[in-house]
Amino acid sequence: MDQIKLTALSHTVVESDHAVITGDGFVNSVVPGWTNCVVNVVINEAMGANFCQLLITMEEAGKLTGKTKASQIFFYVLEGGCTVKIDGQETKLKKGSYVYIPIDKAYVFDQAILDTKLLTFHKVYEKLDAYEVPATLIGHESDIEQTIYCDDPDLLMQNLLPDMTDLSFDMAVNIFTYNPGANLPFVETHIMEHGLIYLAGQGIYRLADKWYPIKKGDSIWMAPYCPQWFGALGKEPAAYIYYKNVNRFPTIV
Ligand code: UGY
Ligand code: MN
Repeated sequence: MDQIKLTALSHTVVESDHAVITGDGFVNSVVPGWTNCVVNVVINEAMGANFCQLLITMEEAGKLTGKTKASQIFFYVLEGGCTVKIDGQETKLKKGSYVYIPIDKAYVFDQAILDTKLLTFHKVYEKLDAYEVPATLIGHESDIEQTIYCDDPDLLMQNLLPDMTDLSFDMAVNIFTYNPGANLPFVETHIMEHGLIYLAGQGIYRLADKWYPIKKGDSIWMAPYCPQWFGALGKEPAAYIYYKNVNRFPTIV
């Protein structure tokens, strides 16, 4: 018998304080200045978030030309490779490379391997008195030390930006790796907001009072104070790269 695909089904969930975006519902956006690429706005203000997370696939002759304004942008190479030009300096990027572009800075990404996939996090920069705006920063995840998280050697954290030691940064981007069977030691509930995408593995995420099976490629938004917990399943480590707002006064009053 012919199998009929039920097109009304999706694992994507959007709630007021969290979202799980599996990609099956993506509809592409056009971004002025970004040519020959497919752009999906995974998380942004329209959802209730205070930051933006995109997925970009660079096609034949794909090129991103732009200048940051009020928002800084963090780019991470999920697959493939390309070149970035900033301040007349050209740097080759490969899978695992990242580029932090501060406010008010022109950039060009091009010379991409076909179907290069980039992740971005965008946040309006909040300047701190007596601190300079951070400079452009280019790095690779393999150069970042893995540190033990919450005294559990099966929970490994990499801080891609120096936000722990440099208060001029108001955002953190970390890679969090869980060895098989590892889990967060408690249900976190905090003012900081998160956006993430899974780089590897699978497991169960608790968001608010719901439980979701999650795997490589899925994205999650967690609003401030959304209770959160994750446990890794399967035989390979689970890892996600995530955004967090940090280092600023906690109230406007
Ligand atoms: O940094 C964090 O808040 C992190 N442990 N949260 C999370 O992975 N959901
Ligand atoms: Mn958290």
